[in-house]
Amino acid sequence: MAYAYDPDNIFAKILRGEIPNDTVLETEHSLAFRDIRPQAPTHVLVIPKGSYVSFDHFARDATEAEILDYMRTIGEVCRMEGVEEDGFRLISNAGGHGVQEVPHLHVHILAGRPLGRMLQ
Ligand code: IU
Repeated sequence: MAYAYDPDNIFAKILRGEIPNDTVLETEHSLAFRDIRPQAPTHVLVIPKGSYVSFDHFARDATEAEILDYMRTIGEVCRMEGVEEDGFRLISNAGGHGVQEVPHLHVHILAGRPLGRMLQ
């Protein structure tokens, strides 16, 4: 049951409006909001509104409309935040080894400072 979705995770509560968030962009299938513990001057999380635990789950099971909306939302947030000129990083942690804190798919958009080298 690797992909059992917990409807009480914090991002599900944000999507249901039970917890406030600092929204950057909302679309039909996606929500982008600022991380509460920003690791860079720009730190936005983009989540699908559907109940997907992680990126692989989403890539296999989401509809084409959801996938297109999600990708376009990430691109639009990058444009809105003005990260394209100096660069940015996308991260999506999954599961235990990926150290995923919240079990609802999210892509981190990080930008606004040199982010260092991740992979050697
Ligand atoms: P991770 O990729 O699952 O490890 O990261 C989860 C992120 O969600 C992390 O950067 C938290 O600061 C962020 N977050 C949040 O923005 N709002 C919350 O209420 C909670 C976590 I809990």
